[in-house]
Amino acid sequence: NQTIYLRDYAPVPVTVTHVDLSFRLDPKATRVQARLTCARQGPGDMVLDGEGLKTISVAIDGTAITPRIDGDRMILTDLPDAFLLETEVEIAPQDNTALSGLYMSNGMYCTQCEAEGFRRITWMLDRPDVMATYDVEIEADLPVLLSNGDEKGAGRWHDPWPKPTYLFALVAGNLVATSDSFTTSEGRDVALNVWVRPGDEGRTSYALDALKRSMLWDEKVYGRAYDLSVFNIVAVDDFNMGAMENKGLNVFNSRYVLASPETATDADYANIERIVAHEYFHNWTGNRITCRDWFQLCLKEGLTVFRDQQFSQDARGFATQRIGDIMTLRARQFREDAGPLAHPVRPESFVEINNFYTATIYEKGAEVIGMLRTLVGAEGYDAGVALYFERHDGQACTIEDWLACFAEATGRDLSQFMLWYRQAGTPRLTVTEDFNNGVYTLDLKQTVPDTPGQTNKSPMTLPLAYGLLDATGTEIRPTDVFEMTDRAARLSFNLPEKPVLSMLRGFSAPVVLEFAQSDADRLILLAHDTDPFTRWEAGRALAKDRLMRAVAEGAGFDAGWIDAVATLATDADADPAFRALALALPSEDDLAASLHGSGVVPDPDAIYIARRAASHAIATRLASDLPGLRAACATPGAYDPRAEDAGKRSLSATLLRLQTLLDGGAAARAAYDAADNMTDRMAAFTCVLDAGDTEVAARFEADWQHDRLVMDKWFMAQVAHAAPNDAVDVASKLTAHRDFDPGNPNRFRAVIGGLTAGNPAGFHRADGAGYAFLADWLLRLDKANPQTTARMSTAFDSWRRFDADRQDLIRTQLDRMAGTEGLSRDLGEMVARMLA
Ligand code: BAL
Ligand code: ZN
Repeated sequence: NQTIYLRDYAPVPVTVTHVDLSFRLDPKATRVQARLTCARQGPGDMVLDGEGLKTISVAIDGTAITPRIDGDRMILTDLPDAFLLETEVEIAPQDNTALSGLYMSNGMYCTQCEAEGFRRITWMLDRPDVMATYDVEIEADLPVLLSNGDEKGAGRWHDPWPKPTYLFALVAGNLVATSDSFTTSEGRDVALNVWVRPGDEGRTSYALDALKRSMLWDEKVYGRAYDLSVFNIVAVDDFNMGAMENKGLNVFNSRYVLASPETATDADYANIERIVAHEYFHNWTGNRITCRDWFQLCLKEGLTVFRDQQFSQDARGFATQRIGDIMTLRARQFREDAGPLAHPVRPESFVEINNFYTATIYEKGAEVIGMLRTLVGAEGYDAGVALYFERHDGQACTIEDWLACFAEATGRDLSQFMLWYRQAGTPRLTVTEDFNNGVYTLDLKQTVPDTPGQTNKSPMTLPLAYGLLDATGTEIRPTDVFEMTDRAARLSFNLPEKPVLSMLRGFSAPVVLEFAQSDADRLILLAHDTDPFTRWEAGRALAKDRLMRAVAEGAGFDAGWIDAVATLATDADADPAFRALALALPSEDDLAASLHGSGVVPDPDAIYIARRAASHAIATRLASDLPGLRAACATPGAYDPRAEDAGKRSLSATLLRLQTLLDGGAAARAAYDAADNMTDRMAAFTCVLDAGDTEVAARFEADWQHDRLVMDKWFMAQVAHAAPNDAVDVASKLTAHRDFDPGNPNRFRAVIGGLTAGNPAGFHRADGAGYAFLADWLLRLDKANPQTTARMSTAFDSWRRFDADRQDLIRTQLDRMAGTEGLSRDLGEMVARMLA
């Protein structure tokens, strides 16, 4: 397996400017004819990519040739300056279990070409810096035939916007559309369609509404209008990713399209809104301006995540959205950054690019854009983005191109900022405070930890937003941003008394903050801070201290902390969504990481027990309040997915979980029976499972076995909410269920991910049964679907945190996988990196 390096990038000697494709669809023998208009742009041969293709014919300018085919490459030599390359190949979509290229899902043909799936359809220069216009003709005995661009007749499509292969899409099947229209700010009438399988059309309205709101938002906030006469979204059941931004023809995992109050939770609605927006926003940040090579993936993904986060903040409220995004960043990206899979936001090498659709590229990539905006200011950001669109429309670009626009538009030197793209690892910011003789001093130190292949790192630019409060909680210094550029810095303030520091407001830089702040100060912040993130963070820090002490020293939970939690839980003036977030204890994985970071070997069982004990102490303190607090969360009228109601349901679910610890699940059983929407039903279902009552699972199944998306929830919940000692057995039993189809990534993730991510104490069972279970399934799925397998293998990435016995058990499984013959490039690379 060959490593590919950024430093080796070179443009192609011969490019393709137009692609003409004819498809004759057949499950076992689809014929693809390609006519590529080629043009020389430098000296050298033309090397085309093709994988698993049966080549029928090849011709140059009408003359048949016998090309040199070397594995997955076709090498053409002695070429003229301009020519037409014609090929015909045969492929078998029905046998394509990797779900990359052209494949079938429930009788429907669909494609997934990012990153390198196009080469599984036909011979082509399958790389993002080759941008071509497309004409596509589809022949099949199916009512709906879709491709990119504008429709030119039945099954004929023309895409006038030059695009790379990864944005190509084709869909054919028996589908029905929910349709609407949108007139752009430029006066273009756009037909909007959400295509689904017959029977699902009653669950499309939210996605369609989210699409229209996204189109309007991008016009208003970024000045970007849509550029074709139609925008199609198609829901597909078997899909490796969440969704895909193919030009004019977005293909979505059906779980991120279909929603009804009866079948989707508030979290599903929020995800649909966010992902519809994300894919739509790619039309400019990704499609009109794309990446020069796959090392620049964050150019489109980090920026587009940042844009979808802005959109969701506008749609759902800044505070809870930002806190939720930070929780995701820490849970996924900080974990990645702290382990063997750490890599820079712009990696410098890879074996399999599909392994780099990571939290670092996406979520950290978005934080980097957020920091850039903080550093250059809102106006500077708008000016830089405008210059980027103006200068690079239609091009395949690099991070250097992107940053140059901001340097030029604002006059700022961004060379140190570039380190955020180059250096992996989460910086640690240590803060110490001192108050003496009316002078308050802050000493700041930053270090960037070593990561695979990178040591002795340089200090980064850290935009540190902070404010100061007095002892009564009144803000005495509003938010200011200190730009830290050195390893150490000192800030001093003349003040009559020691203030309370509100540090890293809005999580202005993605760092691990080490600051031994007093409980008294944290309590003031939790009660009074003006910044929602630092307010929430103060509560989280109080909880984390206690939980870590409970795990490491067996310490109990002090009444002062429990009282503070109870005060917030019962504060009727506070936003319910914020109260729900503030009541949530740090996750088991978060605690394991923090314990490891502080030199304590984390014991997954002790962490599970400590969290449960803390919840029990909070529940006991709130016992008499719980029914009334829950009643106050009621949302009268029909279910509405809006954030305000979702916040109330979220708080209600949190309170029900506490109540379950006291009443053995009685209230949860009643709530399950009373639920009239899936959010409340799932909250109650999981609480009943937590109480050890598995009979409810049979009822749930009887009610919902006809609905695949709801059944994914059923599969996952049973594993995630099993007692830790039972979780592996529950997961194992579910893999024998008649509806467990490992070939469906959603179902595979529900059961296997339900264990690895949803039930950490169960996964880390001391006898290693969880590790063996995961490795067995990875080896099994790897033969069919390497992408999803490799992604699921990241459950092992934190293995060096644990005790020697667990490390031995995990290493045995990693070694076993590494030694398996025929391992995919995807899983092979992941295992090798985790073992390195
Ligand atoms: N480009 C892959 C899916 C997404 O990030 O939108
Ligand atoms: Zn994306």
